[in-house]
Amino acid sequence: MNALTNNKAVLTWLDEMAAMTKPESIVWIDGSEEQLEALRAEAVATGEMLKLNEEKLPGCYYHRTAENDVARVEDRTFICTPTKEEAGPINNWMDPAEMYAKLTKLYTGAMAGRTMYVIPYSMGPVGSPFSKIGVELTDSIYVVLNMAIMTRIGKSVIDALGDSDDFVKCLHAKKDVNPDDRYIVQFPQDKTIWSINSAYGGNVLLGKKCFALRIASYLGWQEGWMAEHMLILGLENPKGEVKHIAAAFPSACGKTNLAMLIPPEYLKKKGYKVWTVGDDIAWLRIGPDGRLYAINPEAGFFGVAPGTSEKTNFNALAATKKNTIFTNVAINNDDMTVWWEGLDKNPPENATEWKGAKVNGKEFTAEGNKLAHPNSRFTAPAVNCPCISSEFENPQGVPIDAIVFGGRRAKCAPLVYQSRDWNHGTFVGATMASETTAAAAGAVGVVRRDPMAMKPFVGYNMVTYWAHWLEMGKKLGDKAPKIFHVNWFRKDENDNFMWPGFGDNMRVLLWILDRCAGKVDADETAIGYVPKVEDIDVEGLDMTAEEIKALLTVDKANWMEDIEDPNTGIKKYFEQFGDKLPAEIKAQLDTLEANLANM
Ligand code: OXD
Ligand code: MN
Repeated sequence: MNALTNNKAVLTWLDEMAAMTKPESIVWIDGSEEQLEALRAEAVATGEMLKLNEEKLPGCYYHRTAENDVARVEDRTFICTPTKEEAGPINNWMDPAEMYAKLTKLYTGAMAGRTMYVIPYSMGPVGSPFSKIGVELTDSIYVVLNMAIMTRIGKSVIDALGDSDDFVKCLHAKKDVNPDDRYIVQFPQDKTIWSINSAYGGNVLLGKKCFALRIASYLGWQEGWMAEHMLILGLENPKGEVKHIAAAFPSACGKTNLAMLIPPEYLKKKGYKVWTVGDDIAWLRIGPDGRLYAINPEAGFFGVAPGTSEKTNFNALAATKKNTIFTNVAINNDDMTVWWEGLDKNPPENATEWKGAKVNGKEFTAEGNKLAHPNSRFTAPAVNCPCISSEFENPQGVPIDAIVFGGRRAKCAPLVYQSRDWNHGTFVGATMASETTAAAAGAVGVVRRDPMAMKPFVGYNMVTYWAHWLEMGKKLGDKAPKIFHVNWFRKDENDNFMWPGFGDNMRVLLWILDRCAGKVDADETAIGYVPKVEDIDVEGLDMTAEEIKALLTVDKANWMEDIEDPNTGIKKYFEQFGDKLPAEIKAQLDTLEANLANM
């Protein structure tokens, strides 16, 4: 082993982890293309990855995970703080000493006969004041190659660390992928992540959810910044001015689509453009001018493939055309390309479905089977995206004008509304919810609370996290971004969506930015500021003023139910936090109730 550093903290920890996992050899990842190319060749030789058509998909590879290992596992994900109280009621918790002891047994000898790869990586551009360094130890080449797309890796990163011990220690062993012994564990106080018995992206690309959200949200609280489950986009007007929006939605609500939105034709002609800074995670800090700035700490997109097409997300699809790793999609054996449900209407006849069986794709899908796993993914470099922002690598980040929360609500939330101020906006985020769809198992239309879309990702107690939001608002004062809530999914009495969504969501973003610039008036309602019907631009849309009005109504009974429902209501949700709920959040609920009573 030729270590890339003399850093004592790194080398001591590496020795300890190697003594426990007992790999046959240790390889440092320097980030060079030669080394990555050799690893790709090795993965192809062992069957871990398949090479796809070099002409049609240059530099692209295919990987299949175990059938029991296809998604994040929230019930196996733990936040191990010294006390249960610090992790809070919605995280799984175990005493750190107990968890270390339990996992040490599982890790002992877990890499015997295997190679341990040492990946120094940076979340955020190397050297940016926002950025943080991690070192991931893994016995999977697939993980190395994915980390090389999703993060900045290698020699420049370990050089930037110098002799500092300020790095997140990440250990991953694939072991035997046994779901009963699968653990994804964060130790926030130790800046440590241990993941075992999985090889699925969200559980093993430890820079993403584990570090950039769970550990980083904790560090953000300690250090006075924020790590959020938010896309970041830049909206350019015909004068060439760009304003930035950060938006948090739970899964299946179109975050990647919004981040890469293509404006409707009439706006495109006028010169409006959308630029993507990030599609999943934002790190936010107060800048020297007192405003809130954001970077996307990632370097790639780990996107859900099914449903991605030229029509739904041209830019995401374009990003996957080179140097991309596809996981659990279907293969077209005629030309070694990939296919998934929703790509087009032509499933390949000579197909291999995601579990590896050769099938006639047309017959297979006609019988109701899926060729690609519903959570199959592409790992694509962000630089491939045609609408990637010129600010993507800006070490100072981009100034955020508006924060947007959203969810899938058939009745309750209007198309868009603006909170009265930061504290009210924090309450809007804290009470965020989304309704389950037919795409997922279980009942349809059930309301799930997912505060700030962070339910699976907050690395400490949710109430402390809300208190931190309120604290950030105090520091930002009148420089705070305005906070909004959107709902693209409102339905009429016949269960039809009332809003076209996709590119037309730009019309709502323009109202949001007009509000930020103080250019447009609004109606004050019990829940906040709602647009005047005439201020939602409907040029080129086949929609009447009546229909827009219906999208914007605030229905008292629906909102009362959202507060009072004995199973899914806001009050019921808040009960679990007892008297730890910040007084300001309680006061916001009281205000909402009083406003509704006066309606
Ligand atoms: C993701 C997720 O993969 O939120 O981004 O699950
Ligand atoms: Mn996500």
